Amino acid sequence: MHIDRVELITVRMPLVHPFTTSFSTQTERRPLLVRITASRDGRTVTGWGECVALFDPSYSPEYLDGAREMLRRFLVPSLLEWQDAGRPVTAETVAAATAHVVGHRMAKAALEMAVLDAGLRLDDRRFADHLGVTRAVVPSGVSVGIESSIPDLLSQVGGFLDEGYARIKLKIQPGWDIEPVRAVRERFGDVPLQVDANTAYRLSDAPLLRRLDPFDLLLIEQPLAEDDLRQHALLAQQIATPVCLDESIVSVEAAADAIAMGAASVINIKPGRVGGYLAARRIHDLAEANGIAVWCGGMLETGIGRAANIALAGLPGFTLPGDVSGSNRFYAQDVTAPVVMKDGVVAIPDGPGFGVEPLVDVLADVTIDAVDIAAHRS
Ligand code: OSB
Ligand code: MG
Repeated sequence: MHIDRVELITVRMPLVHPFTTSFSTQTERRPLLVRITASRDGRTVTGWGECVALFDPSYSPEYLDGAREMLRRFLVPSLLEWQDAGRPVTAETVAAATAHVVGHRMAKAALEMAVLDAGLRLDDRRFADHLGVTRAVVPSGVSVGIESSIPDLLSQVGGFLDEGYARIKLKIQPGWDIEPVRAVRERFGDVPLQVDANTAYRLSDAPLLRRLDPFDLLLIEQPLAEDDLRQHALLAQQIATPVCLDESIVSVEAAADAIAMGAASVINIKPGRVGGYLAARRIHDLAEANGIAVWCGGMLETGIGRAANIALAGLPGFTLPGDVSGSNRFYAQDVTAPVVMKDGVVAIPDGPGFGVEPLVDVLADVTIDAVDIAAHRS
């Protein structure tokens, strides 16, 4: 394909309810969308990507303004230079065209994602078909933030269970762990339940975390720091709850190391965090070959990222429900037609590429910044 134009569109979307984790409270999300205009054989399409970097560098070293600057100043120019040198531009070549930039996987993933969507649209091919996914729907879990009281938490969880969510994930931190889990188990019984600490504990907290063992949780997600693979392996020997890694899995290599060390018996795959959907697929394949369960994580995506994640979650190794909830979990108004959760599942969109695009009026309303980069003509 020939890339004609790349736009970096920053949008601002209020959350329907504050979302508190061990690292921050968010009341709004500012996703960065990448829009690529691409052509081949006289046909022009638009491809969309979404950068998962949060506003602050609190979940990962990447953050919104840094990712936008990285794309504007280094990644998009590198891809356009690659194109000007006569090299082929496809989702598969974006990593090579930007390999001289160290790190910045979330920014790279967003660019690769937009090229992937454009390429599939030029081929008139659905992303799910491209992956070889045959399911039409995937189970939908929901991530529930830290609340200011147990009654508030129970009302949130009760609402999501009434809506039909297939699995509940509770955010935990020191001082908000055993009691909320106990309260949810006492009120709602044997529902599929897991917890996410977002790195809030230390290995010396193992005796405390062992007190979660009786609650029969599906997993505990990222209890220790991002760099602590070895300590996660030690923790896994001291608690019965399966250890799942999120923040630590920054690449296919990190996933391979974690599996080899026994640091994770489950992996949360977030395409943005690992550098894109191609790397996400490789981690899925690696985990499946090693008998490690995976599930698809979320980053409060708009309908664009949500659509792509839902298709990915259709791969056979995704044996646990993902954080692929309906748009209304976070947003009263999504930028695309809303993703709808019904009867505990979300549907993989139809249509070429990721099968979704922003609603023009909504996008205009929520856009707070736009950077336009034109390519040389071919
Ligand atoms: O740790 O999984 C996480 C959101 C932002 C950053 C990190 C995480 C999360 C979530 C929300 O848990 C998942 C979602 O989008 O539903
Ligand atoms: Mg997590």
